[in-house]
Amino acid sequence: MNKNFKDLVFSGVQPTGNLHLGNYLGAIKNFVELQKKTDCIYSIVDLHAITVFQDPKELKNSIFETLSSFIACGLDFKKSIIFNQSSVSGHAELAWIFNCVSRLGWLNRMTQFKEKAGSNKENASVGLYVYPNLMAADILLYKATHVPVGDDQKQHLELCRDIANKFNNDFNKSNFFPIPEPLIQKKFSRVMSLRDGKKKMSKSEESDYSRINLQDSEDQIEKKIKKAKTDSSLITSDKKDLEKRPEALNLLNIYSSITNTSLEKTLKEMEGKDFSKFKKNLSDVLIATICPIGKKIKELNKDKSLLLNILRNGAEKAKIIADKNLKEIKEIVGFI
Ligand code: AQP
Repeated sequence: MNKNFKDLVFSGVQPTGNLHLGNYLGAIKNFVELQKKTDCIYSIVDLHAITVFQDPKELKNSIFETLSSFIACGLDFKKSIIFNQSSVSGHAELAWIFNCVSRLGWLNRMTQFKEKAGSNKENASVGLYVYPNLMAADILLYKATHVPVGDDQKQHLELCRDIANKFNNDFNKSNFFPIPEPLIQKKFSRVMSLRDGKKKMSKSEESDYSRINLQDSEDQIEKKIKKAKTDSSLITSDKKDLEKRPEALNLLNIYSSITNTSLEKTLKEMEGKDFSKFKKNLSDVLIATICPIGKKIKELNKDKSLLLNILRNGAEKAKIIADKNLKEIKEIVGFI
């Protein structure tokens, strides 16, 4: 479908606090693989972050920390373009144009807004409501063709495709924007909370025991896994039975994902064990993978001038592509 366009990957992560295992397994691990074979643009999406109030000092720290996390996880700022979203004004400009292309009915269907706004919708920011339009602008500003995201972002990406199609049709430019494809991990696309297997692991969940943060110590990881909700049944290789035990399934999926094995293989290896034994294995593999990343994040985060340089260089490169595309978009829309 995108044969008229050169493959280009775009994705973003919000600087809204410590990144966690869900961000790592659902998104960043995939970013690292993709940069080996495709041109990639990775943005720290600070404009998205302020759709919910952020303390300015903490926001700044989170931008640096997210960048440190990207690099500690293996993103290479010499290969990929890495920058913070607010430093390229084209994102906000295109988002406005898309506010006028996107339909209220489309936005009303977005489940993330419903979840985040909760019962008090009247008090949610307008930004939170139009967040998916800004996300479409992030992607299409670069005419990106592929978007690696966690399963939770699938609906927003569908809206981005609708916006691209409508813009192309409205302005009779059938191939102007590519219709971007989501790249969602097939095996395990949604890491769930350690306290509730039906809720996704998230930065904004109140209890820190619901998630493994990339900067957690060995001790914290061990404690969190020990306390993670499970049940008293033994591990079984019957997948149907596991579907009725979401917390158990989540831990087994985390183990498979972190050790790069299939769930089937993990189930064979762990069948008949009780969860206390399995949890020890799980803590060990998590500590071996996550703690070195955490140490690197802390180390990198000390060198603010290096981090600032990376952001500035990334923004310069992003701006070259963004300015060229935005000029064409403005002409199509009829601006002088
Ligand atoms: N639990 C998850 N499982 C799989 N993927 C996930 N992602 C987030 N949580 C999970 C993916 O990580 C990328 C960056 O997400 P984000 O931080 O920009 O926003 P988010 O999805 O809203 O993440 P959080 O942790 O839930 O943040 P808060 O609590 O601030 O809303 C995305 O690709 C996302 O799919």
